[in-house]
Amino acid sequence: MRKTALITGATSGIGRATAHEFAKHNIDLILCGRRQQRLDSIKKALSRETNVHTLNFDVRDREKTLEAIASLPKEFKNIDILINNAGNAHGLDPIQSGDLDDWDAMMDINVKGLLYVSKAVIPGMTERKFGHIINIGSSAGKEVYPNGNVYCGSKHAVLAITEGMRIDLNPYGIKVGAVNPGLVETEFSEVRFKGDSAADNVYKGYKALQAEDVAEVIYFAVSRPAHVNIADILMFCTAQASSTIVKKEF
Ligand code: NDP
Ligand code: 8X3
Repeated sequence: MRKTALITGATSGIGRATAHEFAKHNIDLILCGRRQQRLDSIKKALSRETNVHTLNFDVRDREKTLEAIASLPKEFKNIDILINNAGNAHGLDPIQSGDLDDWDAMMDINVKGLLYVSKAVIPGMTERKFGHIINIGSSAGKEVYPNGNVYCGSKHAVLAITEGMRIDLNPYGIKVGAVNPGLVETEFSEVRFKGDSAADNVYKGYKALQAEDVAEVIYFAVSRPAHVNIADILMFCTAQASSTIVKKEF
C-alpha cells in the first residue's frame, strides 16, 4: 500500500533529506515550508520518483496552518505519516540577556507550531485508526547546555508532548516516536547565529551528522513492521559524546 507523508520544514536540512529518502521508497509527499522557490525546486526534483504536493505556511500562524492542511486535495488527504520537523534555535545567550523575540520564535515554532500541525493531522488518523507521527526532538531535549536555556526547554517540551501523544493515541493504534539528533550540519547554525560568523565554526574540526544520516534513521523508524514502534532515538556523530563534549581535531 502506498503511503502519504507530510513533512514540515522540508525546504532545508533534515526535512529536505527526509523528503528525498521517502521519495526513494515511493512514499507520496506533502512538503511544507515558507520558502516557495525551494518548495518548487524540491517538488520538481522529486516528482520523478513520487507524487508531491507542496504547502506554504508559517507554523506560527494557527489559522493558516489549519487552513493549509484542510486545503489538501483528495489524493493527499489521508496522511499516514507526519514528520514534525520544522524548527530552529534562535540565539545562544545566557538567560539574563536572552532576546524576547528569540524566545517567542523558539516556543512558537518548535512547540506551538508542532501542536498546530498535529491538531490538523491527528483527526484523520484517529478516524482511520492508522498513522505514525515522528517528532524531531534533539539531544537538547534530553540535556541542557550552557546558554541553551529556551531552545533546550522547547525541545524538552517536544519530548514530553511526544510521550503524551503516544499515550493518548495508543487506543487508536497510532505510532508516536521521537528522533533526537545531536549536532547536524544543516542551516541550523546560520539561523541560530543570524548569519554571524560564529556559525562558521560550529561544524569545523570534526565530522558532524549529515541531514541524510538522520533521514535514514527516520525512514528506519517509519518502515518497521506494524507491531513495532520506535519510541525514542538519540543519535550523535562519533565525535560527540554529549551536548558539551565534542572531540575536535585542528
Ligand atoms: P534547517 O534550518 O536546515 O531547517 C529548518 C526547517 O524548518 C526549514 O525547512 C524551515 O523552512 C523550517 N521552518 C523554520 N521556521 C519555520 C516556520 N516558522 N514555519 C514553517 N517552517 C519553518 O535546520 P535543521 O534541518 O537542522 O532542523 C530541523 C529540525 O531538527 C528542527 O526541529 C531542529 O530543532 C532539529 N534539530 C537540528 C539539529 C541540528 O544540529 N541541525 C540537531 C537536533 C535537532 P522555511 O524557512 O522554508 O520555512
Ligand atoms: C540541535 C543540536 O546541540 O545545537 O538541536 O542543540 S544543539
